[in-house]
Amino acid sequence: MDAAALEKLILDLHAIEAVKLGSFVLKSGITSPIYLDLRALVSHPRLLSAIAALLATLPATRPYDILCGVPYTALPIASVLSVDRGLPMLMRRKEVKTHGTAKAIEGSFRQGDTVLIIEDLVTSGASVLETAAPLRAEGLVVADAVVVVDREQGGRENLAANGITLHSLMTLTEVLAVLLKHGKVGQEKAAEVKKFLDANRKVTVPGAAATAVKPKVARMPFTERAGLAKNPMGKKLFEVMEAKQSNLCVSADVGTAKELLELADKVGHEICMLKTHVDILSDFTPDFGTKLRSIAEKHNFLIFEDRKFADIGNTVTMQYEGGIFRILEWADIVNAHIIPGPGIVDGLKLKGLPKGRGLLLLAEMSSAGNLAHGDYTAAAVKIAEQHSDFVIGFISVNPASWSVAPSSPAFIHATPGVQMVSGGDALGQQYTTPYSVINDRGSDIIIVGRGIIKASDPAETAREYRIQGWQAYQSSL
Ligand code: 5BU
Repeated sequence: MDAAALEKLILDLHAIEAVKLGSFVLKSGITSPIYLDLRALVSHPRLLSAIAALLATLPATRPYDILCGVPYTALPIASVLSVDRGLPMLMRRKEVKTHGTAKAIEGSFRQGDTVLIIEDLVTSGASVLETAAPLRAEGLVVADAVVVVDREQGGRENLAANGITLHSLMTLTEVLAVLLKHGKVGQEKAAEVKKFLDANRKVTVPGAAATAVKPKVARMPFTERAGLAKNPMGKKLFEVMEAKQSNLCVSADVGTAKELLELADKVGHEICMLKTHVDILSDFTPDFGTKLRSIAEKHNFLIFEDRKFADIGNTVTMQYEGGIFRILEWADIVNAHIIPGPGIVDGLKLKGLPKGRGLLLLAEMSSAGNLAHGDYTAAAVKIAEQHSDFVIGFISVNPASWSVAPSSPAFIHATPGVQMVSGGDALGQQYTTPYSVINDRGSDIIIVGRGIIKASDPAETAREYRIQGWQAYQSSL
């Protein structure tokens, strides 16, 4: 857009009172001497249409198939653009219901489609990220966002850090310069706005996001929770998650040790934890543990053997330590059913605690019709609290819904049954998206098996799951 057209556009926006001067508290919590309110555009169809057309001229970094406006102000802009260009649109629900099949995104699409995000203003970029997260959770690609005004307060940088390039029609500095030139704002007020802009070049995302996303459980940052964990392995897990910005656990359900070790090395960089089922490996040899541990050390992840112990205390001590697999020697974390009662934890603790290991209790399961709910889940929480020196947390599916007193933030929640698109397999597995697992259901770690190991490029796919899981965590803080 040339300077004259930009000037006219800014004056038009001023004429419809879309630009106001005064004292305003923004969504991000900061007080601003200037306020832009593009909601007024709905009463001015010609200007609305002109702005939509101009947004379409901004060059995106990759071709897009679908538009998605950030609710609510940008919805009419996106709609006009959609109709004008004959490009389909998606709508993100701002209020997602927690039950069953509630959809976060309305409209049809194919996995891998690229979506252009449309927004009226960008301050910190939080609103764009809130819209990008559920789109990405559905397997859509988000690479660009177009915006009418960039307030130049860190949004561009925050979005770039999340893989989104911002394209704006104008910046707040340009708006101010035109208003000053045409006497729409006095020198003094202009200086105040400029001072404000200089003082607020960086508005961080989490504070902004917190006003729009209401987590169902009080979410404390992993770093703080590391300080509450009584078991050293639980503490370490929180620390690894924070250090690697990863709440992804890959479930390495492959048939041979050879494949498992290769996979561990490929996805190791992206994960906080690797989950194994050692009893499905056809070529297991006693050096398996040593080999896996050296890969875990190289990439800084923990090893979780999903053994699901379920016997009396005395038997599980032998199953944990002995046999062919010698799980105690190489697994940082194991898990157990609570069906036998607390004796199972006593047994595992006897062997595991002196070696600095940790235990996850199965409080819920992901498969259809499973019996772990209600009083059973409550009993798991109680046992965990009685053994918080050894128990590091739970396998859970919907901890935000637990009717028992919310478990201590020292405990971690890991959730299996995760894929980019919700659904299930033929044998009762039920899938939820990373966004939903972390944001709606209040879990901490996503456990992903076939979604990654069956992908054509497991390393790249693991990276995508990691980014989505971590973004969902950050937006729920
Ligand atoms: P999937 O390929 O992402 O469906 O693999 C899920 C993994 O998590 C698999 O190893 C299961 O044994 C494991 N799992 C689960 O799916 N559901 C549960 O409730 C528990 C474990 Br506990």
